Amino acid sequence: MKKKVVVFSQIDNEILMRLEQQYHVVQINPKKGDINQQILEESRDADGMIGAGRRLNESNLKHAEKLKIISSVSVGYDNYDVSYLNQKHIWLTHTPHVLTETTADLAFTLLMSAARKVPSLDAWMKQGQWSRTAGPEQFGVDIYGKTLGIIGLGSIGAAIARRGFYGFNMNVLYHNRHEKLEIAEQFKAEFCSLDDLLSRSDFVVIAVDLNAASKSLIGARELQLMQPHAVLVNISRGSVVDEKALIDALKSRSIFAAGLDVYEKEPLQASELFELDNAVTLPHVGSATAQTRKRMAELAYENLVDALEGRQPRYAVKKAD
Ligand code: 8YV
Repeated sequence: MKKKVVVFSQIDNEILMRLEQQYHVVQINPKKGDINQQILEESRDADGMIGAGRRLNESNLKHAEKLKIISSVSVGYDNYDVSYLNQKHIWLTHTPHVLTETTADLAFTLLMSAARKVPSLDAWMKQGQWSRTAGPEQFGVDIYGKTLGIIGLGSIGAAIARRGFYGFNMNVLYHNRHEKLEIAEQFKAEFCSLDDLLSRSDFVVIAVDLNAASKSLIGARELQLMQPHAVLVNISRGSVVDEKALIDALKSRSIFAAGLDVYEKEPLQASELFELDNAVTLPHVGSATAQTRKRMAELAYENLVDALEGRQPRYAVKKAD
């Protein structure tokens, strides 16, 4: 009898076809009703699950007596109750490395778009507003040679540092739970306290994992430390930043702008952020290129098959951060 695999989000079609050839595949379908109820029911006799963007924990996995693996098509795993999965001896795997450069590209896309007011000037021009040479209202801020502060010097943070140091001759600061001397020396990056980084940086990029230490890391106090010409970029998780405090900082122009790819609540269909000309907002697309998402899906497929065939999957998450 074929093993059962539950696909709990949209995944690459070719990978889906491969899974359907090998296993009995059931897809969670938002159109069929409550997603958590579907996960609760379909996970009862599931051997494996694959997908991303859904919270999976005891509340919707409590009947999953046969489950051997959850293969996440993501590098972040804050959606999963890692302790519970460990306790139930269920593998949790993720897809690191393959999305690093693509996500770092997106971080710089947001940094440059926010610095040079790209979305608002594009809209302004398309409304026929361009009647004379650009003036102070249209001015952005310089990037080349400025100070780039990276919160979280993991693989994505390091890729962002590389872009700033080599591509824009930027002076790199970083804040991390521990110093990362070998990585930092590649970019002459200076390890500093969070407050020091926030007060000295022209650009602050948040690239941390979401965990107990990073939740609400950036609130009103931290935003007040930033310079009025400074830009905040968040490509980590929305809950790292107090969104209301950020909106207040943008409204009062105590910071120049923000470039955001993640939000406290996702998907986000209405927000005061959408009314602000100094907020550049993207819909959690850090890894969202065809090539990268395919590589992620291929990695997630390999992790799933390894676990279902009794092998140690390559990218198992051992414990919550
Ligand atoms: C995922 C991400 O696509 O990999 C991650 O952690 O944030 C994105 O690449 C997203 O988590 C899917 O919901």
